[in-house]
Amino acid sequence: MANSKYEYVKSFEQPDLLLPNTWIVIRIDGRGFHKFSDKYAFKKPNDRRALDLMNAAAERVLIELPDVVVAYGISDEYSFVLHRSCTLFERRSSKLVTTIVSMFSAYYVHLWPSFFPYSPLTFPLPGFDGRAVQYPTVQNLRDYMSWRQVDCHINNLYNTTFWTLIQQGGMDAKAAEAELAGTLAADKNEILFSRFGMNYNNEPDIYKKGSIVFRDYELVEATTSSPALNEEALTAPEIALSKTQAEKERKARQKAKVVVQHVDFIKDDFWEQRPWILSNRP
Ligand code: DGT
Ligand code: MG
Ligand code: MG
Ligand code: MG
Ligand code: MG
Repeated sequence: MANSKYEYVKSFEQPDLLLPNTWIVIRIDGRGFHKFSDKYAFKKPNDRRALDLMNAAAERVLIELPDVVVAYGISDEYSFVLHRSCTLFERRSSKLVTTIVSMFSAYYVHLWPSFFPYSPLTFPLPGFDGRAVQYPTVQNLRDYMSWRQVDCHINNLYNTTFWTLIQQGGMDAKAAEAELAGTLAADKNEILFSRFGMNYNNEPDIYKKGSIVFRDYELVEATTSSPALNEEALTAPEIALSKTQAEKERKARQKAKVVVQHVDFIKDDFWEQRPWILSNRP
C-alpha cells in the first residue's frame, strides 16, 4: 500500500491500553435521566418497566461479549466487569467503553417498545456515558460492587420514604425533604412502618438490591460439563490454557444461560456459591 503524504497524521493517535492483569469495570450511566424519566412518566420512586429494560439490554451485552463476567445495575447505571485476563481489543480503553456504551444503547432503544408499548420513543432519545476503572485485586473489585449495592440500598430507602411521604402523606417535596433531613435508616423504616403500615423489608428485591447479571453454569445443558466448574481448575494457580481447553471454555461460556437476580452479594455467600464468576479462568 502506497504511503500518502497524509499518513503522518496517524502518529497523533495516542495509545490508551488498560493495564494488564487487572479487573476492568466499565460503568455506564444514562444521560440526563432526570429529565428523560419525567418525559416518559417513569413511576416514582421506581419504575419496574424501566429497570426491566435496563436489565434486558445488559443481558444482551453479556450474551454478545463473553469477556464480561458479571454486571450490576441500579437506577440508570450499569457496571460491566471484564475478567482480568481479558484481551478483547488489546484492552484498548476507548474501544472497550464505546463498544459497550453503543451496544447497550442500541439494545435499550431496540427493546424499548417491548417494555413501554404505550409510550413510543420520540425526543429526548436515551443516551449513555461510560468510563473504565481498573481494580488490581478481587477484594477491590468486590468492594466496588459492594459500594454500588450499598448505594442502591441507601438511595432506595430514601426515595421510598420520600415518595411515600408525598404520595400517601400528602406532603410537598420541600416538606418531605425537611422531614428526612438527618434521619438514619432506622428512622426511615419507622416512618414507613408507623405512619404508613409499610414494612420496607417487604419491598421488591429488585428495588432494594438492584440487579446482578451473570452466567449460571448450573443451567448449562447436561451435555457440557463446564471446565470452569472443575474444583481443581478453580483453586489451581493461573496456568496457560491449551488452545483446545480455551476453546472449550469459550464455548461453555457462550452456552451458559445468562441470568438476572436481585440478591445480596456484599456477603461472601453469593461469590462462594458461584466460584466460576471470578475464577482464574474467565
Ligand atoms: P447525568 O447522569 O449526569 O447525565 O444526569 P441524570 O439526570 O441521569 O442523573 P443521575 O444519573 O445521577 O440520576 C438518575 C436519574 O434517573 C434520577 O433523577 C432518577 C431517574 N431515575 C432512574 N430510575 C428511575 C425510575 O425507576 N423511576 C423514576 N421516576 N426515575 C428514575
Ligand atoms: Mg451521572
Ligand atoms: Mg444519569
Ligand atoms: Mg445515575
Ligand atoms: Mg472499523
